Amino acid sequence: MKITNARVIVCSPGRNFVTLKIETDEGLTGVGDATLNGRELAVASYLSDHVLPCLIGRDAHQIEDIWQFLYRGAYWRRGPVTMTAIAAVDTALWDIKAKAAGLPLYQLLGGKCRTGVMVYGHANGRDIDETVDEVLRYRDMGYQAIRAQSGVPGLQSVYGVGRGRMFYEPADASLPSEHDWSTEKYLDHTPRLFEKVRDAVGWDVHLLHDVHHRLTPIEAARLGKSLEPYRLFWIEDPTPAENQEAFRLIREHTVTPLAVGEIFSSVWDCKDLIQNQLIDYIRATVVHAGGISHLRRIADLAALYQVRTGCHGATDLSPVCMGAALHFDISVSNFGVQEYMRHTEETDAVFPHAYSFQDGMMVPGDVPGHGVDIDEDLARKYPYSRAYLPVNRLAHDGTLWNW
Ligand code: GCO
Ligand code: MG
Repeated sequence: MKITNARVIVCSPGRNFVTLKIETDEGLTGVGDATLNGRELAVASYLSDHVLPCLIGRDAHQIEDIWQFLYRGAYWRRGPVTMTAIAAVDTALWDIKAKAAGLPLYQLLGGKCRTGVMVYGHANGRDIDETVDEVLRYRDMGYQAIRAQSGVPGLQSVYGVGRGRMFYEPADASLPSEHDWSTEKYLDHTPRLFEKVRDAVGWDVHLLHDVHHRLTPIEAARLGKSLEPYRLFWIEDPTPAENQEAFRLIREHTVTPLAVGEIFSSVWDCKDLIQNQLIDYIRATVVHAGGISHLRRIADLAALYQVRTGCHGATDLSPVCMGAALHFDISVSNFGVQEYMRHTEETDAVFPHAYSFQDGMMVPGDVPGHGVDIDEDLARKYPYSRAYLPVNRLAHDGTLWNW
């Protein structure tokens, strides 16, 4: 089955998405997500200018060979732009292969390992009371795992606290907006938040929290220790992960589980953290970590060390990524949890999908392929609009910090 055509579709139904569509001489088509939040056009160009010309005429069934061609063949390996582009091709080809087999993708990945995929939703509030109310609302919607984030007194804007209730979207300005940050205020506030949340929601729900790369290792250790009484499922990205040794220090001080990896793009970013058992959950997902093919390698390495998966699933990952991730989640043995931030109605309409949510669990659906498509006519009505993620500055002196 030959690849006859491939195109990149950039659209913005509420937020920007980059989607790759591959066509074959047998009439089968496949789609892959290529969205890299805030740097969308870099991936669109990488694909259109450098990848697509090499795809035409290749056998669409040779997924692994094409993956290796794009990875090794570029000479310049890894990095988020390259790996997102490769992921889009890989996802579209798995979609085509599963359609050719007449099977939902999870069947080609070994079949179901579980009845459904536990997802966590985002409960956000401007203060503790509002966050507690949101956690209870999510529990009432059936969620078994809930991430809680709250505004911090004295800070203008804090990661995770958005404008809408279901649709938090940080990339909200045509130039980066500036947020302020105080580690001291945050470290005082967060244990209070979880004390109140646990009091209100009890112990039958998993609680998660995203630190979003903001602490130094010793500060992260202190946070992990102070949250131990509230038995969190994980704290995420407690400190930046460029220097992976940093996690050893956190580990020495706390038994709060650690999740890392939403910005990782290959197994090489994960290797030391996993092999040294410095984390409990690996957050890499389909679109930013080389597609289904590469994510399976990461998961297999993680399985050797009892590290489980917790795929990134924010709104900047399109429904195409979500669909593919659900096929991965339901078929991988060391699954932990899947993040699920709901897309807006406009986004859902542009990307018709077979996956669904019920009682805190999601299923990928049973249509052949990964079950997500793009309505190109509708997509054309939502042209690209430049949007950046914010930057962070320390509240007391304006030093640029990690957002
Ligand atoms: C998460 C993430 C996101 C990121 C976003 C950046 O845990 O869901 O941290 O909210 O900030 O994906 O593009
Ligand atoms: Mg995160």
